[in-house]
Amino acid sequence: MITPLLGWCGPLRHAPLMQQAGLDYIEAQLVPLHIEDDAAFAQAKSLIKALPLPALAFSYLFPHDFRLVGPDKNDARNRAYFDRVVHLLAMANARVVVLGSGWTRNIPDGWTRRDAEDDFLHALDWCADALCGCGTTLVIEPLNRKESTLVNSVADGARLAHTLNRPEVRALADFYHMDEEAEPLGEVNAHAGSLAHVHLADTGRLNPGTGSYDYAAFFGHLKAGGYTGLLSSECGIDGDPVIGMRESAAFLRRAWDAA
Ligand code: LER
Ligand code: MN
Repeated sequence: MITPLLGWCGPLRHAPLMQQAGLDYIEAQLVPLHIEDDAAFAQAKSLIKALPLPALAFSYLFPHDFRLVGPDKNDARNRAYFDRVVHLLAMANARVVVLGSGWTRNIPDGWTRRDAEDDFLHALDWCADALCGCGTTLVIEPLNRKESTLVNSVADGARLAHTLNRPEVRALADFYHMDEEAEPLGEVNAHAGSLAHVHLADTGRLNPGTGSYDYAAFFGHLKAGGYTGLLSSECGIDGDPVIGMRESAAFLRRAWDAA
């Protein structure tokens, strides 16, 4: 079986280090690009054109003052921002864009979970409209409960993707958030049909291979579910970043082959 492509999450300026480390792609952060500003948006387009390796994934999607759920949501601003994101995704031929951004979807005081999910589904629906034909899939990221109050498990993300029932929207599994929530690793197999992206880390949210996360089990469940998507490490590195990324990539390739 072929090893999935391996990438690393970070700002565009880290792309040369990722290329030196032999990674396949960068998962590029959107918030630091400040693309609501016209000049910054133009600059982002130039940076993406000049990348030394593909930006197959994008994350850190909405700025911190954006809300998709609750009385403070501003659909016009949200949609105008996301249209600019889609422009970058299309330019980069990105396969996935991650909707984590926990601050956008916290359940507001006095709201039921049901109301909040309805707002979130509405946002996912216009995201799907904007992505239609662009070739990029939006993946709903479950976050641990310290980071958000809505969508805290792979099952939650898969259920919402299933309810929305749009081909442009699927689910993500982040090994770190699953570990924080003590989710059984078999959930990635149980929801394999909805899963379109994976984030990786290791103990202390450091780079894969440096801790005690059970990669044999995690990759075993992904392989049993027929996972063929990307594998993006999202973590800190103690020491030289190029050496850390290179060693993690070697660890991940071995762990995938052995699982
Ligand atoms: C944040 O903890 C995280 O996992 C990111 O992928 C959110 O976009
Ligand atoms: Mn993540």
